[in-house]
Amino acid sequence: MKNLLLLDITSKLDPTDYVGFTFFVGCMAMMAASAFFFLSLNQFDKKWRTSVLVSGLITFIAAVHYFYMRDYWAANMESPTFFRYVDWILTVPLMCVEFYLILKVAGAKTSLMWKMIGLSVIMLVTGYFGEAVFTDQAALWGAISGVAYFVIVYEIWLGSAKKLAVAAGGDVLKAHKILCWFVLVGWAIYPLGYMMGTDGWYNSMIPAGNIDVAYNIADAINKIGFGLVIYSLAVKKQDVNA
Ligand SMILES: *C/C=C(C)/C=C/C=C(C)/C=C/C1=C(C)CCCC1(C)C
Repeated sequence: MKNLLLLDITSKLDPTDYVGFTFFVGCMAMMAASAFFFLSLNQFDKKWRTSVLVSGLITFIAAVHYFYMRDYWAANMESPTFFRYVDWILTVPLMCVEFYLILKVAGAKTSLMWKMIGLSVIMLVTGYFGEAVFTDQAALWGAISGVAYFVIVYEIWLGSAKKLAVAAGGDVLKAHKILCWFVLVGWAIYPLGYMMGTDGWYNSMIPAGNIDVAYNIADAINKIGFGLVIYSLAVKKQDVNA
């Protein structure tokens, strides 16, 4: 009986519920992006198909989580933190895989990929601790998470990933640079959202806002935008080879 009631609630979307609205739009945007990436796969040869496939997997995994998160929000009017982090722990490592895949032309090794995946897992697990488990120490866990984030930023902007991108040159270098900006600016929205939604010394400095709106906007920019950069790199490379 209780479940039936919940289902009934989820079918309604209050026009003033702008958080629910961004969850709803998120579902559609992630679905549309996935269809776009998957349906484009045939035009690429094997070398680039994997990269575009991973772009599609990232938005598809997010789409499924967005359907759950939208319903969870509508039913409970609280943040679907658990689904959020399950989504991220699957999709963020895949974004690290994308860096590796495009840098393979310059001889990137799987050790680079695993290093970045490891860092992203540390970033997300510690963030989850602060947001959902040890909420009294949100600032401390957020700071640890932030360190892992900065190491990722360092790795791609100045570290070995950067060197590989320079060695690859041309379109790969250009795409790598744009992806670096996504990580530096687009990903920075997440810690801002975190500071809006958790208690810490930063509360007086950060404007009030809804954590889910920040995360939803960031996800749309980062998952779809990131995927489109990979897609257009594949298109360019395809033209060169043709
Ligand atoms: C598709 C999802 C993406 C790209 C998610 C990225 C998430 C982050 C970069 C989260 C970072 C965080 C910090 C740097 C500190 C506070 C805790 C987090 C997990 C929100």
